Amino acid sequence: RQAGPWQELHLTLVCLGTFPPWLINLILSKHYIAYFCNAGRDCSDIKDNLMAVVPKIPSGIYIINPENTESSFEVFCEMDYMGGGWTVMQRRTDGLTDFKRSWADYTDGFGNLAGEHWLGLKKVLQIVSQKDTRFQLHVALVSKDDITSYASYDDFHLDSETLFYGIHLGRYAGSAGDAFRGYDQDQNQDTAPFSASDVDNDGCNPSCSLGNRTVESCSALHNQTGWWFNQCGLANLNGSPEDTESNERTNILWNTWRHNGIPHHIKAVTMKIRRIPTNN
Ligand SMILES: [Ca+2]
Repeated sequence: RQAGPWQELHLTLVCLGTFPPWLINLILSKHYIAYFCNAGRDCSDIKDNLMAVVPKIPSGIYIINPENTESSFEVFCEMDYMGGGWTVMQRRTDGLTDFKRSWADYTDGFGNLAGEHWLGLKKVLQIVSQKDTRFQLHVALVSKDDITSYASYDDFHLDSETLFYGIHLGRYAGSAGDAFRGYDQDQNQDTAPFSASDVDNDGCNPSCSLGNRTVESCSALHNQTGWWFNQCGLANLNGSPEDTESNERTNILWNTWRHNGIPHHIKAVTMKIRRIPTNN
């Protein structure tokens, strides 16, 4: 097929949220990069709103406006994966984005929404704090050997900023194990506040003994990344996907996911959240 002026317009950003359904369908049929503005409060809400008018809702960057907030901001919505409606809160794939970051960066967010990024604790808190909503957290993992696995929590919310965005997790389901809780209480990260390289809220206070190491800062042990560290725990998805020695503390960690007792070397991870349908 001949390339014409239509193809050259391929990269035009189109604010579809304000268009009538017939025009949205026409534009999507021409394979434009869709760019929905204020089409919903989060990716689950967008999916519900567009389902009636768009035959196939594309994954991509959308602008959302969570309830009870003045702010609108961009997020990446996964509309193909497991029924769609997922708001991506973290993605690690190629190591091109530096995750050695300060508290301010972890609260505000960083990276590139179409690639590696951390959406930011402020924005995630706004999404999961909406009235009459409950959110599920899904962690999708890919190993160096291209094996996939997942961990899912049927409830996910965060404490306020004054409580350092402490994490609260519901029931676990999945194939990767519950690394957030680990195998015993010392390894549990559920209810832990967030820590970053410059803000230490971890459970090593004043210090922990891990193996033969005395650890004062879990963030420092984990390559200056931010996470809900306790003592320090078995999960840190903000580690590096680079190909270093297996099970180093600088890697992406989900240490309940094992083969013959040895944790998989993880090369990619996505953390995404989705509304759980409620009765009201
Ligand atoms: Ca500490």
